[in-house]
Amino acid sequence: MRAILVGVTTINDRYDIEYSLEELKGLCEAIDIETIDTFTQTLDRPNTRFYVGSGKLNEIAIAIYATKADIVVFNDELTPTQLRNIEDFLKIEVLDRSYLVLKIFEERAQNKEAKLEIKLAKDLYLLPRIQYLREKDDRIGGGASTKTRGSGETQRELDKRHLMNEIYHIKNELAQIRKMKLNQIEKRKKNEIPIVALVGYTNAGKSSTMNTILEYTNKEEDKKVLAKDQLFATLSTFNRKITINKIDFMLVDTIGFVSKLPHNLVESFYQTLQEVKNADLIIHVLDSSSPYINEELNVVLEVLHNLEATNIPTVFLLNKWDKTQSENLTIMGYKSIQFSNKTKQGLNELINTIIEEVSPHTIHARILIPYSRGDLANIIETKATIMKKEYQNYGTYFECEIPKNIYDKFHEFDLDTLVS
Ligand SMILES: Nc1nc2c(ncn2[C@@H]2O[C@H](COP(=O)(O)OP(=O)(O)OP(=O)(O)O)[C@@H](O)[C@H]2O)c(=O)[nH]1
Ligand SMILES: [Mg+2]
Repeated sequence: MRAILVGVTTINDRYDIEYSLEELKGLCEAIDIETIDTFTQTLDRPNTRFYVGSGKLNEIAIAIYATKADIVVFNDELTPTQLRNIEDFLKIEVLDRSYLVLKIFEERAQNKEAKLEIKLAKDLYLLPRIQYLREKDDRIGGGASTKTRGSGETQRELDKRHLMNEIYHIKNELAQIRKMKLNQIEKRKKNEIPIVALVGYTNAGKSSTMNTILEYTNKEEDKKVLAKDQLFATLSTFNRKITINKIDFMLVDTIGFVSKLPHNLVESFYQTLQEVKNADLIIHVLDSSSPYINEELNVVLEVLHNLEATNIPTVFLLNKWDKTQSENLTIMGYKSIQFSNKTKQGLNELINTIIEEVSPHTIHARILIPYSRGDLANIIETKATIMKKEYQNYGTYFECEIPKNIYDKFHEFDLDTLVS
């Protein structure tokens, strides 16, 4: 299918229209719609009848004729009235950004929860539009769509009451699934396994990074997650328990972020991200080769802000460094790592950073300090938490929790390392 894209930019827009349409183009590609032309208009607000002005709509009509486009895609969610007016005027199929995203999510949804979430969002989207869609169906009257679906089924599908009923049931079912998930999160909190969450713009390379870390720790292929060059390859959260140097942590892969999410999807989107709120470390994956890296960064920061996850320690992973153009890229005030899943550049640094963040801040040790080192015994007395203290033949014995940053001084007196 070949499409013409249409976007309105207003003074309140946070994102550049050029970037926004580029993103829309990516969304179209995700379901095999090719972009052949784009139209933009600057307005105080989108036109209530036609989204754009009628002059612009005329230009679009001419372009449809000239390019033989199959479809027109609008960069915002259209009201039912706009949808009807525009289709009446252009006599061509019209899609809006929300429907496009819903379609993509529908195609990608794999597990039960994701499927229910997307069905709910789609039903909520359809509900106010059902009258129009039914009329449209009547107009096509007995045409191909009725034949393929069976008129009884069409009738039912478009029945408002049926939709409302379905919405009610899906909501109930989702509430139960969420309750179960919250229980799991609580349980994990009790077990105190630290959580490391991979977050980032869609297609930045979160799942690939998860797989790279899994490869580093063990070779179990079946634990790997799906990583693919497409928007929203990951729709749900995936957890994998990882052990490095005897330290356990939970690595969490999450759904990719995108701007202007359909409002019916926002709730479920944030629901799937609940785990990020409890993370001990956030690895913010950026595609350092993207020309829109700033916009993508801001989209993600906004979501993290809404999630109230901005106080969590964060490291920025400048991914796809193998093909970046921006040699001097850094994130002010934060640790950032130049990284590549292809060449494995930066992998050791990433692993060390994770270990540092998730390991306990103290080390449990049994040490024997000779009487000649009163200075060190003094440090233990003031800085460590002492569980046991004994004066022995060769020196003072301590069983204690030593802050990690001063442990090095005591390493040679650590009885456990001496034995091993
Ligand atoms: N050149 C290069 N490509 C990469 C790198 N990391 C990931 N990719 C590619 O980028 C694409 C997206 O990777 P994913 O890991 O699926 O990205 P994601 O962030 O999980 O994407 P969503 O789940 O869709 O949000 C894939 O085609 C990967 O092969 C990298 O370091 N270098
Ligand atoms: Mg992914």
